[in-house]
Amino acid sequence: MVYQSINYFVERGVATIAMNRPETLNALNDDMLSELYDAIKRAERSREVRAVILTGQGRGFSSGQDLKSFQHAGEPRDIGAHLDQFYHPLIQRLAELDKPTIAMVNGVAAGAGMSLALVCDLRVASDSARFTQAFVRIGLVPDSGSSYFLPRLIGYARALEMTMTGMMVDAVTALQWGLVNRVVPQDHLVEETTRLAIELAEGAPLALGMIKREIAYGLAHPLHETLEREKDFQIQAAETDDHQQAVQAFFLKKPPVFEGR
Ligand code: LHQ
Repeated sequence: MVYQSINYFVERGVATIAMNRPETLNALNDDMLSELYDAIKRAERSREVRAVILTGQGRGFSSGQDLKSFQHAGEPRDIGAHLDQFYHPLIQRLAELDKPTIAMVNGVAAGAGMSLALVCDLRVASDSARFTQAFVRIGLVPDSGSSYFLPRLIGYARALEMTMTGMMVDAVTALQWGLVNRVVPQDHLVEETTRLAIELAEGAPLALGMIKREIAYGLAHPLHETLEREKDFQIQAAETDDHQQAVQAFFLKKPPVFEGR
């Protein structure tokens, strides 16, 4: 697939996927949503890619659903079908991607654009990033996973405040609330995020994939089941060459090299 609405490139094991409709603050239209899905699939299938950065070109991360393109010949489109066709597969695929994902939030993240940032494993925001659950401001409700991820990240009370008011949350508040992992000056955003992504790309890929699933499992299951799941994953992790070699490297006082075996 040739991309028109996103950029995709891979460097040092990191795939960067950049939404590229800056004139709309990267509003999500059908083409961009299809391309994002394809790019995630591509990153998933590539052996070279071991971490993914999702970001936006220009001064916005994403302003959410493109409200202009959603109006079709004056008739409102079927929102349920639209969510089923575009958003749900994309959110699900990102959530289940067996590789670490980082949202590099370069500016405003609104509505479903904020949902895209939330589904990533980590969020690094620039000091000019802003977050709004814009849905309510146009009489809609959170979608694309916002009602799932937001209370898990920032708690029930703050999630309700954000979703019921549509308030704009700045980067400093987002950091205090645990909405983002790090805030860095705009000028250092790419450098800092790339450094983190490379660190993850050089990490133990099989363990990282399992960690992602293990933490999600732990949020949704009781302790006794989580202990069992941890055990299953630990047995698998302990059997990998990566683990064996990292232990040897430890005793040799050398850095481990993880090959995903
Ligand atoms: C836009 C958009 C936009 C088109 C800015 N679309 N052009 C799922 C399924 C189906 C249907 C409905 O929704 C959903 C989920 C959702 O995502 S609902 C939420 C949709 N998003 C919004 O309601 C946010 C709308 N945008 C805003 O509130 C503001 O633009 C924010 C707060 C994001 C940024 O404000 P400013 O920094 O002041 O920028 P701006 O408003 O001047 O926008 C810049 C341009 O981008 C402007 O175009 P123009 O031609 O006037 O320069 C906007 O019209 C355009 N734009 N968001 N979602």
